[in-house]
Parts: sequence; structure tokens; C-alpha cells
Amino acid sequence: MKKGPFSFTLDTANFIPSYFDNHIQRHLSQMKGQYLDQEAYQEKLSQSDDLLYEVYELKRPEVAGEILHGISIVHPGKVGREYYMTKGHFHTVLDTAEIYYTLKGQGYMVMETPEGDWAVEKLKAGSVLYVPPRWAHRSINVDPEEDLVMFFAYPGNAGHDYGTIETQGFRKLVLDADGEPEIVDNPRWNPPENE
Ligand code: PAN
Ligand code: ZN
Repeated sequence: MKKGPFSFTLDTANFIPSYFDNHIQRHLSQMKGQYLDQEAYQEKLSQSDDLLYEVYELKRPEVAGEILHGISIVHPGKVGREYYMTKGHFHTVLDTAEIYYTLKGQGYMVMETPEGDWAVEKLKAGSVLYVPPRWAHRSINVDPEEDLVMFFAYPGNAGHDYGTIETQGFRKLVLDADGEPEIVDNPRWNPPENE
């Protein structure tokens, strides 16, 4: 982790930062139970444990005044009719927001709140997305060939709650319907018991 002011550059070809503290790689095997078509998931996994997405993190102390930031890259591909996507999460400190600036590619951010609101926003090169406090978020790459590359920034104390989405899923899915992305209700959405 850097001390004091610092800067880095993003090369314009692949946007990998010239400096980073952490490089996270998530493979198909780490998305167990997250895809709608479980049979297609098992079938694909039996062939190869594909790399679905990567995150280059600039680490910061985990306190409210800091801003964690980095680059996320979702590779192109599908499991059944569902596009490659991130796990998705709520922030542990629910009242923390996030900003995503799309640098390359095409996709969607699927979002929802514990209160039942949902939203799906388009991501394309040049678009800036504000994810307000309380909104869980998952990014999805709908381009058949290109990476979805985004710069993100959020408060240092936010933390990640993956468990809620792992057990209940998102209310909405984005599926490939004959070459066009379609937003559908998640038939496997598993609401919390008190709803
Ligand atoms: C991003 C995400 C990144 C990977 O930095 O962490 O896109 O997605 P998952 O964390 O859901 O695997 C972010 O939203 N941080 O809070
Ligand atoms: Zn986040």
C-alpha cells in the first residue's frame, strides 16, 4: 500500500494499472450456485475452470475517510443463457456508495436494495454510474467478444457482504434472448424469511 500522495496510469489498450496492490482473479468454480442454469454450469466446469473476471485493487486503510479504487475486468462468455458476471454484493456498511466509470465494453449493472427496490443500468464506454448507499451491485458483460472494463471507487470502510447474495440471489437476471440481452425475474430468487 502506498504512503502519501501517488498516481498511476492506465494504458489505453487494456487498462491494466501501472501500479496496484492486489490482483484478484475469479474463476467459474468460485461461482457455484450463482448461475440459473446449474446443468450448463456443471457441464462448462467439467470442461474448464474459466477465468470470469479480474480486479486490480489499490488498497487503502479500511477507514471512512479513505477511497478504495481500482479496475474490474469482466471477460466475455456465458453459462447457458446467462452472461459472465461478478458475484455481486452489498457493502457490509450498507450506507456506503460506489462510483463506476466504464472504460471499455458493454454490459449492465444489476442492483437492488434490502427494501425491494431494483434497477438495471446500462454500462458502456464513457458512462459513469452512481451506486447509492444500500444498493447491492453486480456487473455483467453482454458483449460476445470484448472485455467489460470499469474503474471503481468506494469508501475505505465499506467492506463486502457476499453471503446475502450467495443465499438469496438478485431479484433480476440478464439473459441472452436470441442475441439480445433481456431482463427477467430470477425464478430462483430466495427472499429472506421475514419478507
Ligand atoms: C468492485 C467489485 C468488483 C468485483 O470493486 O468488488 O467489481 O465484484 P465482486 O466483488 O462482486 O466479486 C466493488 O463493487 N467493490 O465494492
Ligand atoms: Zn461494491
